[in-house]
Amino acid sequence: MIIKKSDLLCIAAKPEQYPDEEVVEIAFAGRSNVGKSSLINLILNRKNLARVSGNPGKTRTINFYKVNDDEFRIVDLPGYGYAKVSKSVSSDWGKMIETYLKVRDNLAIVVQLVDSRHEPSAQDVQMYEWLKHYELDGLVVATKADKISKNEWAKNKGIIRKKLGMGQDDVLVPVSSLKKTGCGELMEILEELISQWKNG
Ligand SMILES: Nc1nc2c(ncn2[C@@H]2O[C@H](COP(=O)(O)OP(=O)(O)O)[C@@H](O)[C@H]2O)c(=O)[nH]1
Ligand SMILES: [Mg+2]
Repeated sequence: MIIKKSDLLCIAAKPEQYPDEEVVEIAFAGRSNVGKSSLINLILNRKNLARVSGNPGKTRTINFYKVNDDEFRIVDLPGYGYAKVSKSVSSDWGKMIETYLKVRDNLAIVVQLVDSRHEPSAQDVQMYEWLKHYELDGLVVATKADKISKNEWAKNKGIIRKKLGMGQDDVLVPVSSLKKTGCGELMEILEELISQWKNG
């Protein structure tokens, strides 16, 4: 798939603000600072479309990006689990994410991001449980793969799969936005999902 063009389409907090449901959407979820904006920028081949932040916990909205005019959309869900955020704000975020998952008919899949170096957090597990519940699970990206050795990854991939409760057919792809590795495999999977969606 060649990304020729991408633009921010819409920023929303509530369903009334979402764009129409004519175009298939691929959403990205993960804790703040996991590397979501960096990965979205890499996929969209833009240096700074989704803001990369050294200051986590700032995105409090759902950001919709249109790709190649209306071929598909990338949706950046609010990051969760930032320690400095109060409980009520973080439950608002949970509601914001779950509402989107629940109502969105044109959502093909949610790519869940976890850090390749660490055991998934309780919120990562909760997120994956929501995804399973709404049948949007099955694709997990382990970020910052440049920060661990091959041996560590061989060990961590089992830990991540087990902690999230991933099924045998669920896919776990290690990606480094810094080194630009793993992104090709991810794009192939997304491309297949998008064409499946469009064909039926
Ligand atoms: N080494 C390394 N650092 C990364 C990678 N992806 C993101 N980062 C860094 O992690 C921090 C958070 O990234 P960002 O994309 O803003 O995360 P977000 O909060 O999930 O959107 C930034 O300092 C990035 O430069 C990666 O693949 N490798
Ligand atoms: Mg971000």
